[in-house]
Amino acid sequence: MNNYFNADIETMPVEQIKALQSERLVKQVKHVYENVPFYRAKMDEMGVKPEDIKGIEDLHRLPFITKDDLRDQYPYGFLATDKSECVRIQSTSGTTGRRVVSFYTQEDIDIWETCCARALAAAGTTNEDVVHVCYGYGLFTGGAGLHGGSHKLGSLTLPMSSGNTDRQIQFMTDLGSTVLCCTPSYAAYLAESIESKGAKKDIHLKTGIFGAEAWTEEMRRNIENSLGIKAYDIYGLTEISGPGVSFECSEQRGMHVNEDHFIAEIVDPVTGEVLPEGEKGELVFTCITKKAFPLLRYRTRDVCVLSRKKCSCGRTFIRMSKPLGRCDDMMVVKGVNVFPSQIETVLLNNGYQPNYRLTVDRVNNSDTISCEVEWLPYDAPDGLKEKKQREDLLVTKLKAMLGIVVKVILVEPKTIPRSEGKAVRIIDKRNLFEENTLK
Ligand code: DLL
Repeated sequence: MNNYFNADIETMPVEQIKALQSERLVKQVKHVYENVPFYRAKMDEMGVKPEDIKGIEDLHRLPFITKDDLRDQYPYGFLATDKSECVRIQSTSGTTGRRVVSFYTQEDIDIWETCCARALAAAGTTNEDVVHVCYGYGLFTGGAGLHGGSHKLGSLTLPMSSGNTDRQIQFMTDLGSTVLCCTPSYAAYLAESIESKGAKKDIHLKTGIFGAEAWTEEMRRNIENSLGIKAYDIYGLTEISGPGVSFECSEQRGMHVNEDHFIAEIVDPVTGEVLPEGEKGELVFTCITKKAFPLLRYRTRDVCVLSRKKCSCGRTFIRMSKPLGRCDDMMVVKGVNVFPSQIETVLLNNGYQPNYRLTVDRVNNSDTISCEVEWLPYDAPDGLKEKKQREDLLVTKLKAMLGIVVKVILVEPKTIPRSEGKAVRIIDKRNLFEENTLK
């Protein structure tokens, strides 16, 4: 049996959820105002006092926090407790700038792990399962979060971390792993390796909990078919705690936000105006229970939609769509908004594997975009055998999806680098940052 589906909380009537959030928000705003000078100065500047915030209806009056604010205040600026109360730090990879460091008290860790346990439980995990965690361990939150959640559930937890695919398959086989936790791109790579080793018959996986990067429904079906599992999405970010901010239930129609700990909003990414439920915009989170690193109105840059429509699983927590892209990941090519997920959808719908790389460049003031994708070693579902014909077909399909010409280059199988963590799929050579600098 799993005890991490707490019906009293997860199926609470919406009015009660809102009342709980209001009560917690009021306390949290006071805590942050008193302990984070940067945020206090921002509130003072806007003329907002903690006592002005009487409930979630006043949330919009609070200032936003952005990743730049966190970087400017690195490392201790947003710490809201004494350092001696903290037991852990985790961090983002810092590939696009200064690292963001997030702090946790023991209570914060407990809450985070509970959120991950709920995610595992919603995917049917129990203490009978062998949970194979190959998200990276260390500063990245993936390994620690799912590991902690699996412990809370009482499942046998394999702290594999990422890499060494042969050893992953060996342990999976020997110990009979039933639940796989990793990035979707690594799951696809594992599936490919299991297939080529002829080890599929020795694998006992039934469930996958995949997140930390964008993946499409087509990729989900692809992984489900190749590994013979049901694949669930899990979302989160270091700044807000890590994985488990939201998770999929058996309905797989969006991810339930753990609303007793986080308030989700959607805002217009340009104006910051709060948008009504159902509209697409930037996802913003407010932490209402965290003590050490309690961000209020943090702008995630993820583009999502929220829905309060009833879910047949019984949970009443609001659902968020898969992130449809990132405000900053979206490429503007020839004036057209292009999300890598759109390209991935076309490739997978045409029988290709999610092994591709996009290169954007600017030649003579005109944008170009090319997509390298691995050549299928078998007859494609389109029935075409000639490389050139296949490339032309993909160009047509991509043009129909995006409205622009994407040059398609079929490359030899297994030549696009595989990823053990988050996949790197975009090479943008245009140096737009420099171009946009005010002169
Ligand atoms: O990726 C936390 C995590 C670990 C989530 C394991 C799920 C599983 P960061 O490294 O801080 O944290 O990256 C956060 O990754 O803002 C999204 O853009 C993206 N992301 C996370 N989960 C998903 C998902 C972890 N399920 C950033 N689908 C977020 C799409 C996701 N994008």
